[in-house]
Amino acid sequence: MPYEYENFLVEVQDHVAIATFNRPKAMNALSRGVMKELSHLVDELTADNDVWGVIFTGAGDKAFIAGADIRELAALSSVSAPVYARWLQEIFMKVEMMYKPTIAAINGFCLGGGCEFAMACHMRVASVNAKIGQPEVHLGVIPGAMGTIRMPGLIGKGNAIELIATGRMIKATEAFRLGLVNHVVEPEELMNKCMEIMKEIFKNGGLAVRYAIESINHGCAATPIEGGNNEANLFGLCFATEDSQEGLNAFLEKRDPYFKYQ
Ligand code: CO8
Repeated sequence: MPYEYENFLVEVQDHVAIATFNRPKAMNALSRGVMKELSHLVDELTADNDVWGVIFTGAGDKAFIAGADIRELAALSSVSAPVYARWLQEIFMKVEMMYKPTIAAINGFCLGGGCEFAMACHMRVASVNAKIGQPEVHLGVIPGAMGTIRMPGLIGKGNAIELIATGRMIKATEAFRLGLVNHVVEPEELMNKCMEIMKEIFKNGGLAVRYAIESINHGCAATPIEGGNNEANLFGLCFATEDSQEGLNAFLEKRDPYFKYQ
């Protein structure tokens, strides 16, 4: 499927879509135009059966995404700002709720809305030269695309308060120590590492991966009882798939499984 966007470059390799935010002159800042296209792109990637997983990265060698577009933020009012924030939140929620695995390949500045976007992705791999932070308080505002919600979930409340209240930019190694990114690699290894993770995931039953992501996403926002119920239902659903029969039998027959669905 050809993907044609003004603010994104998209290529599909080995069933992985590499979606590159492409506004390098503005450090790939998230303008309204970028966000509109991101929403549409997520729909297209979800519908494309040839795409089993998505890696998001930023064009150029400086930035993943340097935040929401500050020129546009400067034009907001106390009436339009919450409307804009909710719109961004809904689009990032759509990213988080994708059942295909997603990785943010963080290749430089990952700030403000860029960090919030990375946290909406399922996994984060950073290049050693990445700089990550939520500098909104330096501008007299706060994160508005669920950074104050997702960050405590990833690194704990105390660490999140320190990062968000100071607005401090941290290096990739510190982000790794905090649990904000899954891996740190040399810049030239960034895409290889992301592809390696995707390929490891693709060896598994695709429906099981989908239900696992769904259960984790649901469970993070639910009470333990609700999360547990949903997990049990999805666990039950696995037994309606040919893949579960194949996976269980393959183990008992001491052979590799052949999974049909991705
Ligand atoms: N928005 C718009 N333009 C940007 C942004 C941005 N976030 N970041 C960089 N740019 C532009 C610069 O204006 C500059 O453009 P020009 O060449 O036309 O002047 C170009 O990118 C290059 O930037 P610099 O010259 O500043 O490059 P440096 O290498 O000196 O510095 C930095 C790079 C450190 C990344 C610096 O550009 C910077 O500090 N950028 C702003 C980072 C920031 O504060 N981000 C947070 C923004 S607020 C936010 O994201 C809130 C999210 C809330 C979402 C909810 C919505 C309501």
